[in-house]
Amino acid sequence: RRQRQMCIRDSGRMDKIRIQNLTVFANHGVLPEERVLGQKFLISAELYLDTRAAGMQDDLTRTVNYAQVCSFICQQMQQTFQLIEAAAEHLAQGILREYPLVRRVDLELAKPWAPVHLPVESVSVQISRSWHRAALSMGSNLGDSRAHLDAAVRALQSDPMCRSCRMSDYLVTRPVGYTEQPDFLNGAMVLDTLYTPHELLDNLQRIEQSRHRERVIHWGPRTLDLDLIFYDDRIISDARLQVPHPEAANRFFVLKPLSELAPYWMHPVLHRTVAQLLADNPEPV
Ligand code: A4P
Ligand code: MG
Repeated sequence: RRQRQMCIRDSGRMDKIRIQNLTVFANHGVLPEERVLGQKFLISAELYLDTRAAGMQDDLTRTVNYAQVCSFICQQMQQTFQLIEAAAEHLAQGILREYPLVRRVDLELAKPWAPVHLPVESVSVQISRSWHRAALSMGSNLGDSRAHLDAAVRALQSDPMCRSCRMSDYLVTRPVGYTEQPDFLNGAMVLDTLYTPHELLDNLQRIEQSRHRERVIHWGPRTLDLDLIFYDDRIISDARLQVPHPEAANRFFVLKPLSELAPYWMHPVLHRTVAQLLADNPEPV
């Protein structure tokens, strides 16, 4: 598990398979003529994965078959988009979802016949997309708390932008902050996601809304609270989102369930592992 987590961070140093200038005829474009007549596209892709086992054992099943990836790209390119940005996004996501060994893909999509009315060799977009690992904390102390947490788990498990969802045990905890409220049921989840941090937050808030979450008292009772604790080793601080979650390092109800799943995850600001932070924050009496 630790090794996989490091792989995400270190994808820049991973092995890669390169596909250069795969030529596809397709119908992307803003102009109606482009969508009717079609034109040539050149696709280059770098797939980041660990080829060590395949290399040592000379075994195709331990790697990604580049012939299959090429035909997958051709097939995905048949859907029509206005923008090469959109076609590239669709392709990158498709590759990451279809080939589980691929952690990251760098993609260039070029349009050599782009109608720019000036002599240009080609125009292209380059994007880099990857799986990211996130840690979430979940809490509920209103209504059927177990059902609320179960619903959140199901929603994330069935989201095609998320995979490898692992859930901790649920834990009953005394309320922290505003104490005149019922006990909480808390849990943690670790998952891989293609969402950006802000997209993941949007999604968590949508799931909260679906359980009729109302924001009344800050730190008060709620049907469902979903917080983003870690996202890879990113540090984010803007008006909508702070990662790592600023309170996480002081909260037993976050650290205890998370320590079941990721005891060695290093807090990127405090440089302490979840297990060390938990040792500093025993169960309140
Ligand atoms: N926001 C910023 N960073 C994040 C992040 N990393 N994850 C913003 C989630 N949201 C983040 O949150 C307010 C705003 O925080 C969001 O709009 C988002 O843009 P909220 O969930 O609407 O408000 P809240 O829940 O009242 O505040 P907050 O700070 O989320 O409360 P907490 O910190 O989650 O605390 N005791 C026990 N035993 N167990 C609990 O689960 N939970 C709380 C709530 C208090 N006491 C508890 C428990
Ligand atoms: Mg919250």
